[in-house]
Amino acid sequence: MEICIISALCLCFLLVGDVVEVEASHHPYRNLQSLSGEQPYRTAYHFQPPKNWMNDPNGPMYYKGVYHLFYQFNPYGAVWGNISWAHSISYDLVDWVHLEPAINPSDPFDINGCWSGSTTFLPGEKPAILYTGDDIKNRQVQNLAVPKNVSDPLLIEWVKSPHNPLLTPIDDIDPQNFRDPTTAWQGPDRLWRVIVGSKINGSGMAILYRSRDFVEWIRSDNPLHSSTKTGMWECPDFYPVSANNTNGEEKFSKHVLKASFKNQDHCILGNYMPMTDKFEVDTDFLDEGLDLRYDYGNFYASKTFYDSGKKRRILWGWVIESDSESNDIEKGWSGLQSIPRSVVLSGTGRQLMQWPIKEIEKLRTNKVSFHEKEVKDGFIFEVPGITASQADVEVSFDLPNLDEAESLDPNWVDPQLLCSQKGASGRGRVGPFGLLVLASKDLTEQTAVFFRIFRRHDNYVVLMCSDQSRSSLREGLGKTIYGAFVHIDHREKKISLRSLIDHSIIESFGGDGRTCITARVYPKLAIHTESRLYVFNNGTLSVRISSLNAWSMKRAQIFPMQNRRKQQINYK
Ligand code: DQQ
Repeated sequence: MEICIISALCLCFLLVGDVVEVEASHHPYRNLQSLSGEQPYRTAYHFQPPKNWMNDPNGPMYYKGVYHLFYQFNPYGAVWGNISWAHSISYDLVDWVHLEPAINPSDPFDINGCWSGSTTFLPGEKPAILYTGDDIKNRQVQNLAVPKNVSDPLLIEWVKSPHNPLLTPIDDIDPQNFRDPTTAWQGPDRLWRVIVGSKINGSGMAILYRSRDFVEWIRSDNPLHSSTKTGMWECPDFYPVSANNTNGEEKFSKHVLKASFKNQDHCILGNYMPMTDKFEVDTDFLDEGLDLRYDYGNFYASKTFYDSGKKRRILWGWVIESDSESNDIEKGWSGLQSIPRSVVLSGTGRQLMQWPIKEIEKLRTNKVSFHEKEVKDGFIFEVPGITASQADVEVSFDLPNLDEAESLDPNWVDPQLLCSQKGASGRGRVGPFGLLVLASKDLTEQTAVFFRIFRRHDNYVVLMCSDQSRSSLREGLGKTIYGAFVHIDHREKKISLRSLIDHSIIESFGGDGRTCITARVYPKLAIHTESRLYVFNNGTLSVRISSLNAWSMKRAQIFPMQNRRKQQINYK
């Protein structure tokens, strides 16, 4: 069914909602209990605790055949506070069992919160957690915890080190800006290295420490890296990456340094020299036009781990709510984790490529496909036959008219601004074209995930946008429009888009995962079976769908341990 409904599109594009920015910061609230229940915004296949507040992913790892995810969690309510390390396990990164929290704030060195950190495998494959404690004096200190029983693959009980705190904010370190130790690594001299996020004299930085025994740490004279432009670095991450998904052992590899600041996860690539601990960066944080981010939408405080079972690097990120705090309290929960993504270096060595882990495909059902379908100027058509509120869609567009793309004004340097100015309803030549996700039948609610392509000299610039401004008829929501450029090989004359849609989250991967944008949306009409998925083209030139595959997604099995037992599910 192909119907021309430009007028409907134009009408609904006038409905611009209030823009409320949600800060990825936290204020302590005590004793707030949760109310949980069936709700339109609860996700079906994204990782969530049964109730309450969740933020950063912590210390993910693969141990004796089991994946572990720890995360920042408030056991008492749907707002940030009382932060513990909650703990869940999985055999496939899709279905999860929630265990009891692994680390709780109970000692002078972490009594005000067990904040973010990472796991490291010590000799003999023994896991160890380094985490930040908010101590009795409200200083940020770094602590160690180890499993009580390493032969237990579930690692249920953790014991805090008698040597805690291991690292304290002395000398020029600000006690309020000293947190989130990374996974440690060993240099050629067998000394362990770890970095801790900080801000000293206005510069964000990764302070570097070395240790022989993992207990006594000596600060290096120089940070691993620093920047005057960023502010405090939260949740740094530092790891090797290569094009073929190994742990960066072969020649063509780089190191990634990620730092979380200004509500975004920013990355730089460079060459790390283990003998000297020098990190020579290709480009720096916030360099104009080269600001590399994992995700240009809602995605923060992320953490990677190397999956030695499947030989791949996996990324998790916290996706905060864009709803008001009072609504979070009413629904009884707040925060999602992204679908775990594999991370590789692109063939050019200049960017990262991310893709949802293969395992998530086990949830696909009711496949719907189109092939070789032309989408002319102003056309929109529905993808029928799937549960559009809980779906996975992959579409590949051929761009036969690329040569006729409009020129890019040299002043248009900010892709996010460009997405807001041009919009999905603005008429271009090659684009805007893409998907209308979580859309109501009358299109008054819709999230447009789309591309628009411009010519610049002899090359092309692909703009990717996720427009939340019409995502809900509800007011008081964060409806920021996100945008980024996608660096593709224009000679191929095609571009792909994949969106994982799960009630209140849309994770989109443009150009085979070169550019990712995650959004939180809270439709009022387009919920459950009332939700629809459309393909549209508002450019004056046709684009061609070479293939479109869409699936309904089944619910992942994510339960507390006791529910598993009650349901007598044989988990393995
Ligand atoms: N969240 C943690 C901190 C970290 C921040 C506290 C990032 O350790 O810096 O919950 O979201």
